[in-house]
Amino acid sequence: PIKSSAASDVYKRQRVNILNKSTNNFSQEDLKKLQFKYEAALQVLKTHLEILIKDYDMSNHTKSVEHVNARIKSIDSALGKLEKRNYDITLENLEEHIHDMVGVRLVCPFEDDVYEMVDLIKSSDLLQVCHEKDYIENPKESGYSSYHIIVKVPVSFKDDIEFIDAEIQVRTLAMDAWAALEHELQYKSNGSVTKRERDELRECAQEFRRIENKMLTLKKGLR
Ligand code: 0O2
Repeated sequence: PIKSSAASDVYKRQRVNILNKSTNNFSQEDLKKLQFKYEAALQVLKTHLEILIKDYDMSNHTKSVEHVNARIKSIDSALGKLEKRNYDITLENLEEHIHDMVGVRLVCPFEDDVYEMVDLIKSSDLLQVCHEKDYIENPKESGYSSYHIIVKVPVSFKDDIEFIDAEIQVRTLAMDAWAALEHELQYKSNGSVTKRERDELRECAQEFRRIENKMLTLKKGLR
């Protein structure tokens, strides 16, 4: 997801550059304006979350988030997603149908921290929660676990306030480690993982979860 590597670079080189194919559909000027809006939303969202978390941690004498990652999805990857979903490759469709151009990920030590952070986000006066997916309660077929929240971020520009979609992913260190390794393996295999390998990856996710739950029980015992 949010990082680059030799393996992912090889994969990227093999992809058709959809951005080059689509330059007739929109001007570079419009693309720049849109990218500016996403950058502004990312700044607002990241700063807001960092303040919320610090305030929460100071009140509760805890450290509920190990680290925060933030990224803007590449236009290339977003247009690829549009194409896969059979939408015309336009910036209007990108704004309307891609809700995770702006993404912030909170990586927490334990599962109980994840749900504390989810409640904290939902209690924010600034953010408007549009949609949530609990892949911890209901992991994806791949084994992927995480809590996803789509929010609208208010950004005050020179002439008006715009509400820009963003995705917040909240997950534990173990869920994050599994997702990063699985993503790397998918890239290495150019997405052609066999059924047996998929089953093994799902088993790895369950194993990560078992160890994490064991440590959570230990943590609760130490209180
Ligand atoms: P990147 O680079 O992380 O942005 P929606 O967005 O709700 O319209 P979508 O896109 O199917 O529909 O959303 P979903 O499945 O809820 O979440 C997509 C994101 O979750 C992915 O973003 C990944 O970050 C992560 N994710 C989902 N499934 C997996 C998985 O099996 N393995 C790993 N490693 N990550 C997963 P992108 O857009 O794929 O990429």
